[in-house]
Parts: sequence; structure tokens; C-alpha cells
Amino acid sequence: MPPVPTPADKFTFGLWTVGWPALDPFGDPTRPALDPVESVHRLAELGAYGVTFHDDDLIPFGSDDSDRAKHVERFKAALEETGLKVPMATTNLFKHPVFKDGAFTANDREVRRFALRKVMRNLDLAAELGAHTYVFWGGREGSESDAAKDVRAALDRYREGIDLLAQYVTDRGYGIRFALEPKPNEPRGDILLPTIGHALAFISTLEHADMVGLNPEVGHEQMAGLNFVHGIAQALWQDKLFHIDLNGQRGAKYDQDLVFGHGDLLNAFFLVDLLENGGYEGPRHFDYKPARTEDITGVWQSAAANMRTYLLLKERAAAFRADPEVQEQLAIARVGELATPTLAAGEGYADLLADRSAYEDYNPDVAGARGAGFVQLTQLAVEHLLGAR
Ligand code: DIG
Ligand code: MN
Ligand code: MN
Repeated sequence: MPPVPTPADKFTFGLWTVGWPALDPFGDPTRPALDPVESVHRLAELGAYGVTFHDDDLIPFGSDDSDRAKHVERFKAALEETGLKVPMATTNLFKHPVFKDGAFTANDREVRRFALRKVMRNLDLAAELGAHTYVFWGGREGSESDAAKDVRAALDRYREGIDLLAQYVTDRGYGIRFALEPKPNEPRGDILLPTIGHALAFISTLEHADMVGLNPEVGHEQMAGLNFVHGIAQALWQDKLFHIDLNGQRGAKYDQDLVFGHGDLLNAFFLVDLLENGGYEGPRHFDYKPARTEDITGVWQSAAANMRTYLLLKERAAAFRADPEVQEQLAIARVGELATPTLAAGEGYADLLADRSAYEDYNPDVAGARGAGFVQLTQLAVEHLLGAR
């Protein structure tokens, strides 16, 4: 019996995901617009825990205050009826032409001031709806020309914006943390803070660095040819995995936003293993696009597919960890030994220099000739993934 998702699994979806009408740069929409209230009800029926949104997903850009209130009230009523939560919110700082050269890092100072106000307004709504994480994906923060963007000045402005907004939510007592979402390119030729590494380095320079972490997305690191599991491991190691965008990507190409697991399935297996055993307690958030080929039935099938795949991988990763043959092979591969510090308690470099077994009497050819047993371990993982064990 395939696993059935429940709110206890903490699966969340962006309104913009199932609501994507499938307009792309080369073709018209293949689906009608989807009412956010309909999305809330259908996702609740599928077993989701919550929804997330950009301001413009809920309140069409340019709505007056009275229309804005109506959109918010309808959304709140649907949340009330279904019990769905809103753990995260974010701002659309990329669709309107005003942001064509960025928001926080636009050369045009008035655009930057408008962007900050747009974020502040949605931070108020995010707090009202109970969100504890606010994502910043700087999709337009970047350039196509190295002549047109002073990157050092742009990073100054990026930091100025995040620091100001962090001060704002702190003074307001919103209890909101910020999560930066890296991406290497698309829609800009090159996007600032392109990977987890760049974002971690940037966070370390912020005035309120303690309340700023990451919202890494599977496909974005993989667009840069990087191993997403490695990136998440470092984010966890630095206590900066505040949120996560799960989806699928098939190699270094345009951002596919496939269903979770429909790209690099083996990496997805080890990602679920890491998330379930590595201490991440946050939502399992899907930021994907139902393929343009699908009708509305396909949209809901794709939403269910994300959750089913995650739960199947969770089951198989648990079976992998519980398998005595795997535990034996882990020991052969000395994976657990890496957790032992290289120096003994209280040992310093003088002790190391005095230890002849570490160098003078050490025979590197013995270790060099020893089989690591990694391939057999990987094969056991693949066989668990395939349901063959
Ligand atoms: C795209 O990967 C971005 C936007 O969809 C949104 O700002 C963010 C939220 O997860 N991801
Ligand atoms: Mn993406
Ligand atoms: Mn995303």
C-alpha cells in the first residue's frame, strides 16, 4: 500500500506551483488561472500541511486596499476551513517590469526603495498569517553584462536591504527568520548569490546574521553542476538550513522545476536520508511546476506525486539504514570512523610530531592498496531504492 501523506509529514506547496498556468517564454498558457482558495482546499484533501505564497500570488499586483482585504479574507477563511498553515511567505520581486534590473540591487535607487516597501508590506501579512520564515529569492538580482552592474556595490545594496528588513521584523517582534534562496542564473544571465556557498559567505557579513539562513532549491544547485546533498549537509553543519525547496532537475540546463524525484533520483534518496536523520525539523516544501503538458487533473496528480515520492524514499532510506548488510558494509567502508577526531583528546601538534607511527614508521602503500568498499555500499543503496531488498 503506497504511503498516504498527512499534515504530520509537514508537506507544503507554493500557491504559484499548482497555480502555474504554464505560460513559458515560448508558448501560451495551457491551463486557466487557478483560484488560491481552490488550491488550499485541494492541497488539504491531498494531505498537505500548508501553503506558501508570494504577495502577488494572493493579491494581484496593483490591487487597491479594499480588493486586497477581500483576497486576504477569502484566503484566511479557506485556511480556517481546512486547517492548512502558512509556514513561509515571500515577495514577488521579479515579475513586474519595474524589477527588470533587480529589486534590492537595481541601479535605479527609486526601484530599490519601492522593492523594500513591497517586502515590508508583505512581511506584515506574513506575520499576520503566522509565517515564521520569509524567503528571499533574488531572481532579478544580477546582470547580462559585466559593464552594467558594479557587483561590489550591488552586494552592498543587497546587504543594506536585508539588514534593514531584519531590523524591521525585529522591532515589530514578528518572530520571522529570513531564508535566502540561491540560484546561478535564469531569469538573469548571472544571478547574485548563485550557490549555497556564496549565500553562506554573504550571510556572515550581515548585521543580523543570526536570523538569516538558507532556502536551498534542489534544481538550482544542480543547474550549477553541484551535489545538492553536499550543499544541504554544509547548510545543516552551519545551522543555516531554515527552509528547503524540493523539486527535480535533470542536469545543468534551464530550471526544470520537475516533480521531486523526477530528476536525480539517487541524490533525492540520499537527500531524504539526510533530512530525516540530519536534524531538519522544517516543512518539506515543494517548489515545482506541473509540466506544461498537463491539464488540471495532471496538476493534482503532480502535487500528490511529490509527496508520494518523498514518503517512498523516506521508507526506503530507513530500510537502507536498518539493513544489517548495509551496516556491515558501512563498517568496511569506515564511514563512521570519520566522526572520530584526527587528534586524540588533549593531543596537540607536538604529540603528533613525536608520534613515529603517524609518519616515520607509517607505510602509505598499505592504505593505498586497501579496497574502500564504497561501490558495494552504493549498490546496496540502489537496491533499496529499487525496492529489491
Ligand atoms: C523560485 O525557485 C523561487 C520563487 O518561486 C520563490 O520566490 C521562492 C520560494 O521558494 N523560490
Ligand atoms: Mn527553480
Ligand atoms: Mn524556489
